[in-house]
Amino acid sequence: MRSNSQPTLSSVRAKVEAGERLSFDEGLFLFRPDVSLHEVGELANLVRQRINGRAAYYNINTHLNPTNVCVYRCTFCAFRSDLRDPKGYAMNDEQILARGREAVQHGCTEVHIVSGLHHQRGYDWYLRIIQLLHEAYPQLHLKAWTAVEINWFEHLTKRPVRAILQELREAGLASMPGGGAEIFHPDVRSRICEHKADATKWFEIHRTAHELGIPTNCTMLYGHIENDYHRVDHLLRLRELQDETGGFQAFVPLAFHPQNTGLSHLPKASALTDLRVTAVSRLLLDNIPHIKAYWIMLGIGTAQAALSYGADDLDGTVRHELIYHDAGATTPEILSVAEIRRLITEAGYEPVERDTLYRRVARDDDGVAGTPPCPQG
Ligand code: V47
Repeated sequence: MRSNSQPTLSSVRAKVEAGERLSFDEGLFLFRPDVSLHEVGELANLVRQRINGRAAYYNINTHLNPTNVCVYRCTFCAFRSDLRDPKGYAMNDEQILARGREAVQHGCTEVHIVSGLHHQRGYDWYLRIIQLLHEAYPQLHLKAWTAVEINWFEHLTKRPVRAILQELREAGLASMPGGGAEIFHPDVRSRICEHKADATKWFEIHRTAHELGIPTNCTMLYGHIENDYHRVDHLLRLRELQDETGGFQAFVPLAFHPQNTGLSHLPKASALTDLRVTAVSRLLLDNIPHIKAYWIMLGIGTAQAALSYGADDLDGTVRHELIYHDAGATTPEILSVAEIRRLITEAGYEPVERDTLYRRVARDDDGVAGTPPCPQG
């Protein structure tokens, strides 16, 4: 809701301290470069401490991108490929199972599965990936398919979203990642990913998942052609659905990496922008429990700093990340548990291994993850 009085840092501070919700105009104000980033960060840190104390979460996870062949040509994407391009691939059952085996051997609790939309693979191929992994490795939490893939399955099967999600859940899908959100506002969306699921469809799919009890994450791709208005609009649309369903677990701000994309002329967002987006997200999304500082995309130093600007989660140790590394990310391909814990401790927080549902993970002497006794431990 727009209000008439001009926000100031002290008026925003008073609202944050009182636990009151910030408005659209206050969100715009907090994005202004002349509004002290340090003070915005301090306010975000207040909210972060209120919700998550000194805990900084991470999990042990692997990524699986079964194919990069994709019918869409989103201008920001360096990962996609044409079928005949030498870079194009589609994994077979053996390769998919090998990824599950490797995940278990390395103590992973989660497989994060996102794919291209391959025009020669039917819905059954995507469904089978979930079945195969779940049957072979039921201990792995499958966080699979963004709303964009679910919308593609709708197109392939002509079946309703609800029926597709129910079937995937029965096959072993346990939650959904937050990708495909990009920027919801049509002025931007029509220029960066005109063909794929629009905002209404993205929200319909997440709402349906939440109604079915499938938790999801949400994201925002920033640092390309969007402006502050589009960012605030995006964040408040997420806040509105969360008010309705409570099904979002975490928000992941994703900084655009321009290399090898159709927008390679754009500069990469600075660390200052990364920290401000993290902080404003924490302040506006008062109803989403976790904000991720995805170290793969922020870089390790900025991710560490983001823990004091509203973020409470570094995502995971991550193996086999392709989307950001294809777009020029210079971060390592994996962090060890010791490294991720050291980064958190050095930033002044308590490292907490979590599972995908944010339950604390206890490990026995052999490093095997046990079932957590209670949610949020
Ligand atoms: O939807 C694609 C983004 C997303 C680029 O839910 C790019 O826990 C920057 O959603 N530069 C996929 N971003 C990744 C994603 C994600 C990542 C980590 C955790 C979670 C979670 C979700 O990556 C896409 C798009 O927004 N993306 N290309 C690029 N060149």
